[in-house]
Amino acid sequence: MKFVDLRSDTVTEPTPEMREAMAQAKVGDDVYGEDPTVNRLEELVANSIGKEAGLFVPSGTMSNLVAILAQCGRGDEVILGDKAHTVLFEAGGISALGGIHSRQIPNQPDGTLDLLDIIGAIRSDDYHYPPTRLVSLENTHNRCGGVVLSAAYTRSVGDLAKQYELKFHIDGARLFNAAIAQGVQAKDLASPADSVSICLSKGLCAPVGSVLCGSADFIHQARRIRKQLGGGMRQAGVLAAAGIVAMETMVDRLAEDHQRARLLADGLKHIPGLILDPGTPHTNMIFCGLTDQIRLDGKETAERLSELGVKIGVVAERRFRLVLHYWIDDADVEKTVDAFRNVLA
Ligand code: TLP
Repeated sequence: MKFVDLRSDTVTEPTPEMREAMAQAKVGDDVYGEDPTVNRLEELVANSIGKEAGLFVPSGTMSNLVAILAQCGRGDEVILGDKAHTVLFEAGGISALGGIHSRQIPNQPDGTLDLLDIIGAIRSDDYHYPPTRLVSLENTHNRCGGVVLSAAYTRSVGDLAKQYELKFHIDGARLFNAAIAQGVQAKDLASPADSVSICLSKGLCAPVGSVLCGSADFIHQARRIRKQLGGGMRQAGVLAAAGIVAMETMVDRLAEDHQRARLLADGLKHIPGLILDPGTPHTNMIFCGLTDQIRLDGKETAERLSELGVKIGVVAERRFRLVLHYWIDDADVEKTVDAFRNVLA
């Protein structure tokens, strides 16, 4: 059975054009800095978000980890939202591997951190406290519903970070979704930050990889940390080649995923037993849950849907995430609505 796989945009497979580019890629030893395809990809991504330099890493998780390790020492503190991917889904890497303390403040429903909460979390110079070094945002914000942070808000956090002499990181795994949804340049969302992580292996469909971007000095330091983590890859041009195709062909079309997310939400919203989160979808994700009338729990519902060829993410006892991406078309949207209607009838 061909599945409609809405669990994540991480399930996207490379396009035929990517596979062709991978087969033809010119490669070299990237640990020597000699892989021309990796070098081109790093430059391309850094330029596209207005940063001096980039570093190709195997995953978004490693990208965030390298960024935070490069800007915080052992015993330092990073201010993060309590629903940040780094807090929830990165296996505690910053503390396990870096001895970095996370100061978690509430993510507001719109994905932001309240500026007063940030200021309140910044430590004074007292030897009882870990020194605050970094503040980190996520755009789009995954667990807040795929919401977008505006350029103005991002700028205000950047200004605050400067005022308090903190570094500023953005987990921009889906920064291009945020830019497209708001009709702004990704540069406008990235410019206030010292470091920005961009994922190629989500809506952009590349099979592997993220690019961490920032100043040339920062990337120099990040390159050493990537090596420490074992993330220095050799002939990685075969992977970077797909990333180049992703950057050249997949960014603008993200708008289609957003439109299709809306189409799917419109189809789902009248199904008895299902309740959509207010405002969803903001980008390519729909968050919804079961009403009390439904006997099945979230897991059972997902299993029944899967028997009908539709896979969805279960994010809490009775809550779901459905993520639209390149490999989902209008017929898949219809099939999903029918499957939900069937299972919840
Ligand atoms: N997110 C995955 C899961 O881990 C939840 C998903 O299916 O959405 N930052 C953000 C905002 C992310 O959403 C993810 C992946 C990452 C970082 C990590 O990227 P990878 O999976 O490449 O390590």
